Parts: sequence; structure tokens; C-alpha cells
Amino acid sequence: MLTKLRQHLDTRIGFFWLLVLLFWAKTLFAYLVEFSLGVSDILQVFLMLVNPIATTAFLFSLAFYIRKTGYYYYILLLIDALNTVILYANVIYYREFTDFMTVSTVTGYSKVNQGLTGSSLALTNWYDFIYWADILIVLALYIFHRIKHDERPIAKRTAFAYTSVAIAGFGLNLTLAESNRPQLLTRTFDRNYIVKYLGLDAFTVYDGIKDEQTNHQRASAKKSELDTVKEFTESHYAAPNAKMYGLAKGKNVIVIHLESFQQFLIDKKINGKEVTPFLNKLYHSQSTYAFKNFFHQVGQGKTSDAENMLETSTYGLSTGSLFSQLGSDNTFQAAPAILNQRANYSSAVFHGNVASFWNRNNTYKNMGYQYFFDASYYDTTGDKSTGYGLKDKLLFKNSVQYLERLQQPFYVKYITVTNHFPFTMDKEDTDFKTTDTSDSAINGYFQTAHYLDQSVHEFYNYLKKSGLLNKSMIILYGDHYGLSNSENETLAPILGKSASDWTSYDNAQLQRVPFMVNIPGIKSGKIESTYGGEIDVLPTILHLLGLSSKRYIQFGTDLFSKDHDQTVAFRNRDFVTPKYTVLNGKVYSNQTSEQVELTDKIQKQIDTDQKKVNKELSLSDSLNSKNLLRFYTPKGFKKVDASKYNYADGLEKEIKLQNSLKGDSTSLYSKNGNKSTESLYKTDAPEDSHKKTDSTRIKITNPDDNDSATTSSSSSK
Ligand code: GP9
Ligand code: MN
Repeated sequence: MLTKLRQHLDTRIGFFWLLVLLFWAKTLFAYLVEFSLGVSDILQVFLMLVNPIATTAFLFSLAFYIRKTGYYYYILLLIDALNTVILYANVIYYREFTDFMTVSTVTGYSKVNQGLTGSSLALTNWYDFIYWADILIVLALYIFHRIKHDERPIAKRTAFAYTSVAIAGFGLNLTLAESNRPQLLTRTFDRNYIVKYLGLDAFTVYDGIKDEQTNHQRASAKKSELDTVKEFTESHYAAPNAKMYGLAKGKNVIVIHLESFQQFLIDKKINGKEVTPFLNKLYHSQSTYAFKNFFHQVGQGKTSDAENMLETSTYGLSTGSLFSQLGSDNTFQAAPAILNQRANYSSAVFHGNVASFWNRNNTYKNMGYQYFFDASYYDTTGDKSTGYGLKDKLLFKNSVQYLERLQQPFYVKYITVTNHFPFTMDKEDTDFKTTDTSDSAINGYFQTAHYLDQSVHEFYNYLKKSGLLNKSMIILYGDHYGLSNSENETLAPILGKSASDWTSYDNAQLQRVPFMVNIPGIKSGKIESTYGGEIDVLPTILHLLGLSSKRYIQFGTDLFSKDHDQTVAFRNRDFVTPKYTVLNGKVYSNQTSEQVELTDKIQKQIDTDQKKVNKELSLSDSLNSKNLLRFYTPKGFKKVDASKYNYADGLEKEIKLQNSLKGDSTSLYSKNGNKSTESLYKTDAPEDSHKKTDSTRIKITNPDDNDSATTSSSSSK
């Protein structure tokens, strides 16, 4: 047996398999030891284990086409070495940035994370020889004839067969990956995902192609195109409403991102109980301006599209996520930077998922976010998290230590995750008696929404006790639908509708999400019926803070302005106005829910609106995909220098700043006589105590996060 294997090794094909095997082994070593790929089910484990094989076999099989003996062996080793360079460079890069190396970081185009620098040397480890030893040993064995030099060239047909089988193997891998994570390549959730499912080589090629497409679009961009965009946004601008302008001037801004939260949850009762009693109270409060006709406008980038619209007032892209595709390199004039530069706001994001999801770790830098407290800042072990990270109650509670040390005024964003598809909950987290439909996502949705409501309630109690409440304006919004169109017919009876005459019109109406501006202390709040969407948030907030928005290129308009544009564009060019809902050219009346008999007058109006919607979306696309904002710097705006931001050791940085400001520090902690306010936080989350919880589920938490969980100092990004 052993001699057989030996003999096989002495053939060209045997040598090939030896190298493939070794390369596969060291890739797996990197997967398990260096990267946190967040593998969460058996299929993912399987794909992770096999994904290096097809691409490696494909690349190495290219040597089969070489007939000359010496060349064959050396070229094969060279391919191996080059592939190892890619692997090893990613290992080093990952140690510094907890992310994979993109082509734009290598070519130096990227503004964040300037590739590998001198300091990278410090990131090498003693065991790194593992990545190179195999090549050196095999090379030595070959040179000293311990491996026979097989003179027989590989038949063309055999070579071709190997290459083809490798390609087919990759195809199979891709198919399985897509079955587990649909739209993996079109939506680009996370670089981690592509590596986890398809491997490092596939990721590098994929990224290279994307990069080439982006660069091509950018290179062809002309400054005059910016002028066309600017002309549009200038003529579209809506001047602030004097009554609202500066209503929240100087206040902290707390944005609460209500994951997958739809408007129909507001005031909804299930089995006689309100699903979201606290949010309902806020909705009806005199201190809240709530919008009942506010729509999400996201595309495939879901949460990240919502974030982009809210903070830049430009649309997401027609396919994929803008954050993932352009976030690393684009010029942004986003809320955190604007508020910092014009009113000295500090800024932070709190989110219990890994930083690389939706490429946030890079995009936030270009937006000017000073701090990003991602999963590595929290204990996300065991029952503390679900599919997308830390449970909401724990996110709010465990962020206090970071929040209280931020200089005020601050602009902060909490991105919740528990109310996310598939809306499953651990038993200990809910006693809400939900619906009993045939669809478990629907039944779960009311429970996870109820949980989210409780989380926000607990957070509000803290805000009140700590005194932050009256110093803040709190923005609450739902990012997009939770239940998709395919579930809506089952949902219909719960909404008092019938499934049998459910139409696309009804689906469109369900794209309403909450948008609430809560300014504790005011009494003028009310429920507004103005139509609007996520694109309108930034100018609205700026005006509430008493900052004019005229100088910026923004596609939305202030919701309170009398000139506010009430045409709400969806990403697929459908749109809603106060009177009509236009879907794929079909016009429905909002009053009757029926398709409208089109008179010439109505048709003309719809045509004009449709043209505007198309124009707006395509101008936004050209602005973003050609990175046109680099040609325009608004008055007083300083271009964001992404390389200034690094999200490691956030707490230490806050403390350092606090200490250096001494008596001038405005953090809550300093104002509280240098005492923490953490003890004011009360949660009923069972995971927070040492009560026994249900720990039989598979968790996505990655082992690296566990060590650095409670102390941010060990975070190694
Ligand atoms: C992930 C979370 C969910 O971090 O924000 O994103 P989504 O799937 O809703 O786009
Ligand atoms: Mn979302």
C-alpha cells in the first residue's frame, strides 16, 4: 500500500495531488486558526472543508499543459507558491483588520486599510512557517531526487479532463452555497461569507472583477456629471419649516434601528395583547412626531441600504449593497461627519454582529464614524446571541459602558438584530402568546417584535434615570419588511384582510415602516400623515438640529417642509404618492385600493412622477457608482480621511480623551462625578444573570470573539 502510494508520488499526477493535498491542509489551518468564518450549520461546515479543493485543483492543473519535465515541476511549485502568497497575505491582513484583503487594498486605491504596511511584519507568528514549509520540503525532495522526475508528459486529454472536473466541482460548490445563502454573489453580504462558501481564491477573483467594474465606471466619470446631479438636488431642495427648525438643537441624537420592523405592528393586538406596547406609547406620545405613511426604500442591501439612505440621503444601488460594493472607497458626506464638523458631535455605532457584515468596518470610516462597537466588544457567547449576533436587550445594556464615556453631544446608532428572519427566539426570552398560523416566521415575528419592544423600553428607562433622555432626540425607524410578499397572504387574516383578494397593491402598502422623532420635553408631537421614506431622514434631522442642508447633495427632502416631495420611490422604480400607488406601470388608487381608470390628466401626472422617480434613482446611482462626490466639497466640509479611524480599543480611546479633557469632558460619566451609570440599567434578560438557559442550539459566535468579549482592549482589529 505504502509503496503504491510512493510510486504514485513519483508520477506527475501523484506529485500534483501531493501539492493539492498540502495546500488544502494549510488553507484549512488558516480557516480554523486565523479566520473567524462564523460557520453555523452542517452544510456550511462541509462547504468550508471542501471549498479549497476545486479552485486549487483547477489552478494546479494548469501545469498539466506543460510537457517539459523540469518546467512542469517548477511551474507547478510556482503556482503553489503564488497561491500561498495570496493565502499568507490574507492571514497577515486578517490579523490586523479582521477582514480579507481586497484587490483595491493591494492596488493602493482603497482609502481605508492601506494594505500591508511595515507594521505587518509585527503580525507574523512563530508558526507561520507552516504556510511555507511544505513548498520548501517538496522542492528539496524534488531537487535531491527523492521524488522521481517523471519524464512522461500528461496527455492533453487527461489534462483537460482534470481542468474540467475542477471547474465542474466549483460549479457544484457554488450551487450548494447559493442554496444555503441565496444571492451570495449578487448581494455581497460579507467577505467572510464568500470565503466561507467559496474559498479564498474564488473570493480574490470575484473581488477583482467587481473592482474592475467599479474602477471602469469611475474612470469614465466627468465633473460635469456631478453638475447634472447637483442641478437636480438643488431644484428639488425643500426649505425648512420655521416651526421645526432647530427644535432639537444641540441635543444628542440616538438612532434606534428597529430591525425588520413594519408599521402594521404598531397598535397591533394578538390574542388581546399589544405586540409592542412601549413603542405604541411612544407613537402616540405628545413628545413624538410619528409618521404613518413612511416607507422603506431598500434594495438588496437591506439593512445597509437603509443605513446608507438615512445617513447620506442617497439611494442604495439597483443590485447588491452599496456598503459592500462601494463603501470602502467612496466619498461620503454623511451624518456623522456633517454633525461633527458643524456642531462638534461625536459619533458611534453599537451593533452585536461582526464588523465585516455589510462591510460596515470600512464604510463607517468613510462616513466619519469615530467609534464602532461591534460583536468583539460584547460577550456574545452561548445563549447571549442569535443568528445575527447579540440579543437586543443585552446590546442596549452592555453598550452603556461605551455610551456613557462618549463626549456630548453625540450622534449614536443602535442596530438591533433579534427581530430578524427567521424570527426564532429562545424559550426563556418570551412568554408572548403569538398567532398560530401555518407559517412559523409569522408566528415568530410577533414574539421577536415584542422582545424588541421590551428592549427599547428597558433602554428608555435607563435614558430617563441617567438623565440622558431630556438631553436627546431619539429617532426610531424600521429598516425594511420582516415578512416578505410570499408570506403576506397568510398574514392577511391577522390584518383583518382576506387572503383571496390580496394584491400587489396590498404588498406595497405593507412596506410602511415606523419613523418616529421623539424629543422628550416637547408637547407638539403628533401623528403625521405626510408621505415619505428613508431618503428623507437626513435633511429632516439636520433641520431639527438647526443645521441647514442646502449645501449638500441629498435626494430626500425635509419631511416637515411645506415643499417636501411626497413621491416615495422604491428601489425598483415603483412609487407611492398620497393618492396613487404605481407598480410596474399599473396605477392603483390609495383610496379605493383598486386599479384606476386612467384619464389623460391622471396619466400625465403619473408619467411626470414616474420620470422624476427614474431620474432621481439613476442620478443617485451615477453619483455613487462613479463616486462623483469626490468632485464636490460643500461649503465648510472637510473631506473625511478614513485612515484616521481605527475601531480597535474604543473604550480606551474614549477614556483617554475624557482624561485629556479633564474638567471640560462632557461625557455622561464625567458629568456624573466620574462615576459609571451602569448600575442604573435594569434588564429582565435571563442571559444577563446566571440563570440556566437553553443552550442546546447551534451558535454562530466565533471563538475569537469570546476572548475579547467583555474587555475591548484585547480586540485585535
Ligand atoms: C446584520 C444585520 C442584518 O448585521 O444588520 O442585516 P439584514 O439582513 O437585515 O440586511
Ligand atoms: Mn435589516
